[in-house]
Amino acid sequence: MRRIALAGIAAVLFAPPVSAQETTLRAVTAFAEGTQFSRHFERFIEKVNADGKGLIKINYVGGPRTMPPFEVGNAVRTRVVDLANVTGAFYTNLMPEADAFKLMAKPTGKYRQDGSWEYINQLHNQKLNAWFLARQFNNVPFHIYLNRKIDKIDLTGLKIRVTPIYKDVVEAYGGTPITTAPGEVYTALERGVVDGYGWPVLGIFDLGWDKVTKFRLEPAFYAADVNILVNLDAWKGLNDAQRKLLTDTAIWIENADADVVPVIQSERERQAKAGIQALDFGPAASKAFLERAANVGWESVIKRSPEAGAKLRKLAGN
Ligand code: 173
Repeated sequence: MRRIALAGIAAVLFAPPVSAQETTLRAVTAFAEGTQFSRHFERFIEKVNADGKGLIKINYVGGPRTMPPFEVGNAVRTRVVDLANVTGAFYTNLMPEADAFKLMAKPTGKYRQDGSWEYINQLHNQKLNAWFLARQFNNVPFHIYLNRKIDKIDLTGLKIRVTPIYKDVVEAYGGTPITTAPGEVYTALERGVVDGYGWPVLGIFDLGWDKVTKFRLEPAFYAADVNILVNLDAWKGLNDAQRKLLTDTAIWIENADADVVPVIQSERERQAKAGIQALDFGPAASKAFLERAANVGWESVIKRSPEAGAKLRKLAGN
């Protein structure tokens, strides 16, 4: 009897912790559910939940209907949520340096090898109490879309819907920036409250904006950053196996847009078919625009955060 009892105790004491409780993380997205910039995050969640059975579970509570997009960064900071899909442009109030990510386009995966990821993660640890898990959509550029025809790149007299992504460049070209969340763009266009808006080359069909858009200004500029952030206390509370699963799945989803060039081409064709006309003023005008967009973008970041801004510009290599 005694021997059996001791064996039983030993089994309990030395058994591997296979029955450790599954951890549940609450997640939100700053973009409408099921649309372009939430889709990769949703694939990420599905894969974590499939591969992580018994280990980790992500409870996806939704998008902008659950939480205003510009509040998502703060919700991660304060652990109202554990995990979020959000662009840096939506949390520049807490972290002005996040405005630089649009200027840091790199081949997929490169930023994990050249020191950029470490520094960006450090900034998130310090300023957002967050772990920088992934950057998706490394290579998807932006455009200014317009409803008024212009005959050169000049936005004088035009009201343009912006986020911090486009604000400096719109001002540099004489436009009046009006900041709104994506959910307000359709109505603003329909009512003529704005004459145009900034948005990536992908995604305008998701919310029906093709019906209220006439022109797309060339060239494409900057690169969208859509990031997966984890509250830092939640991250520290996970065990190694849980952290490894999240990191591996993050890298898997980062690679999802590695070959985005044909996707962009077909979206441009789809826009043309929907009657959206490209306004292209030739290579010299495009080159000047790109240089100016980069310069005003960096100047604005460096003005708000001199040291970190300069360091990010160096890491960006442009
Ligand atoms: O709302 C926006 O226009 C914006 O800033 C953004 C950033 C990344 C992807 C999509 C939109």
